[in-house]
Amino acid sequence: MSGLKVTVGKISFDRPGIVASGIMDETGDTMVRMLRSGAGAVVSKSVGSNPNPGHRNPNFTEVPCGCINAMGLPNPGIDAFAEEMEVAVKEGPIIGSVYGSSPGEFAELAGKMEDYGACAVELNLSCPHAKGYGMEVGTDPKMVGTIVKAVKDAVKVPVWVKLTPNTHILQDIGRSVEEAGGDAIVAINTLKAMVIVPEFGKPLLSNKVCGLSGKCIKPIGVRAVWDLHNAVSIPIVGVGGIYDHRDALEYIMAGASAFQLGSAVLTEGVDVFEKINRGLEAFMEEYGYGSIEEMRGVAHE
Ligand code: RRO
Repeated sequence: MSGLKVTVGKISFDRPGIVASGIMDETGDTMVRMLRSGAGAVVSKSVGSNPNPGHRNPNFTEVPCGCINAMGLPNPGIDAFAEEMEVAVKEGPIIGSVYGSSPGEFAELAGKMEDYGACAVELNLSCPHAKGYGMEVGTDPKMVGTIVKAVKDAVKVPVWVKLTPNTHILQDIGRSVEEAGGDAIVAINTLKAMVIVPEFGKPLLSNKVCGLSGKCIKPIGVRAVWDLHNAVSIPIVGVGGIYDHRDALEYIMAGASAFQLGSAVLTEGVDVFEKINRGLEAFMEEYGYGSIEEMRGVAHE
């Protein structure tokens, strides 16, 4: 599988598909299972300073062509997460996702993830429905730059920054990440959305506003990666609606160095990574590509 090896800045992965934050990544055991199922790395569930139960049910459902969620950042808090990381990092590369409301909080959380053995940290600047967190701090380019700089000053591991598509200034935000020293951009998180049940006369999810993921968001994600490729030189990791190797190729050809899967793991099962790996190898052989890197950004040429 050497043709599937990818490099994102300073880190290399044997396989290009990474488990996106929020799926099969809340415990050490599930992260290990994903690494054994063909994923090149796993991004942990986003973890904050304190335990958080998240939003009450209903907080997730499938919709035509995708899923909606408003989990509400459920997590045990950074200190309790140490024991999950201890199990997971022995098996392979784990990227520690963190969320905070200030540069100092992000820096402290990232430092702990580094201590736990994360090979990189991913800053969640993009959750679409978290008051005071996520895209509320991640759509202000100045604030994004300040957060990234604070984290860069606090850790040695690469700093990845997950951005939201819920903005018309994505390229400006991407440039802020790059100028502040960010090592990679991850695009995209879910789209701000809502589902109403006519019989109830109310929004379906308890939080009302939710995030849309799955097949229906792929064209938006591919366009976001395309735009970022035109704006920055740091690596981009593509995510949003990838279900098979052709979806992954769209992101790679738009400019992504690697890609992440979220909703597809839920609906297709954990074998989806191996299926994509085999599909990519067959495609590369048929079309004469020797590596993922050779295909990166070719749609721009
Ligand atoms: O936990 C969530 O509700 C959540 C997060 Br942290 C995120 O980044 N994106 C999303 O759709 N849901």
